[in-house]
Amino acid sequence: MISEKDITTRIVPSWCVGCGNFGILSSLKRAIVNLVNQGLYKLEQFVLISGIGCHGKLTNYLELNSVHTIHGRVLPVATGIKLANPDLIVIGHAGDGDAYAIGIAHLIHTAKRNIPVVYIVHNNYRFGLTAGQVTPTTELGEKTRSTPYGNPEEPINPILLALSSGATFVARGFAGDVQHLTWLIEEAIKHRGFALIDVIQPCKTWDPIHTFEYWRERVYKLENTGHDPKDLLSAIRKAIEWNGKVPIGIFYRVEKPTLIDRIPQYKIELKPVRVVKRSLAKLLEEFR
Ligand SMILES: Cc1ncc(C[n+]2csc(CCOP(=O)(O)OP(=O)(O)O)c2C)c(N)n1
Ligand code: SF4
Repeated sequence: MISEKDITTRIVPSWCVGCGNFGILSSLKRAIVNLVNQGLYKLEQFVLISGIGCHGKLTNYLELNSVHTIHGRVLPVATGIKLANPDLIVIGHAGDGDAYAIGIAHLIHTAKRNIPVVYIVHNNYRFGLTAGQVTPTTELGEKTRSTPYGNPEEPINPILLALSSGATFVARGFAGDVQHLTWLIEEAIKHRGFALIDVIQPCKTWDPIHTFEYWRERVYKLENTGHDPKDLLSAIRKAIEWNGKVPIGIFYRVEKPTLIDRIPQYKIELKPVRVVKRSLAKLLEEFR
């Protein structure tokens, strides 16, 4: 049996006090520990990818194989790793700027190809690290550091976009409900196909309006409503619900062949190798 301590590095998180990223980190740790302890996966199978932004620091805090990649390119890196070794469990983390601005095209194509990776978007409706500018999910009219007179653009709807791009697992989580988000991450990891979890992640520093309390008053759980996640039309109806009532949970989940299933060469057996940070220097020696 392993515990969260076994996958925690000694680096102290430098996120602002009260940041929603803490809830995502805790949920991810719990999900991985639960799945490993159930005997479903081995620790060395997990690979985390993060982009550039506050969320990107997450990979520093976990003692797991990881890549901290460039802004907007989490999914191409995740895809490459998964296609190189399909035995790996690849989990990408991106901010809403990362995922829905510079990296938006990758979301559509990764969903369309049904690449079996998990994509966790830390959606705080702002560019966090660069000091609170507007992103594609910022509400119309909102004042941000880059829209002092109010955002003149309508926001995109990532859930609807993922559904229309062919994603086979589409969910929304809330960083303020760690138990629920842990469950969502576990289900996404077990899913055979592309899984998006858009996570409401309050940014205390650059968005004082959308606090944990604000969201807690609005979120409700899809699984308590009789919603059938196999029903695409019902998922679309739920995806456009926003004002006042914000659904969290699994909007859509279906089994479909992945890109790997559709390419016969992928029947080759590949063994995962665990590369821990301490042995990286030794490993690199082998390539001299
Ligand atoms: C190619 C490129 N463009 C722009 C930047 C500058 N940059 C760094 S982080 C960031 C946005 C971060 O916002 P988000 O992706 O939402 O992540 P958060 O910080 O909120 O977690 C930007 C634009 C960059 N590093 N690389
Ligand atoms: S700026 Fe916002 S997203 Fe970044 S660490 Fe602080 S609270 Fe979190």
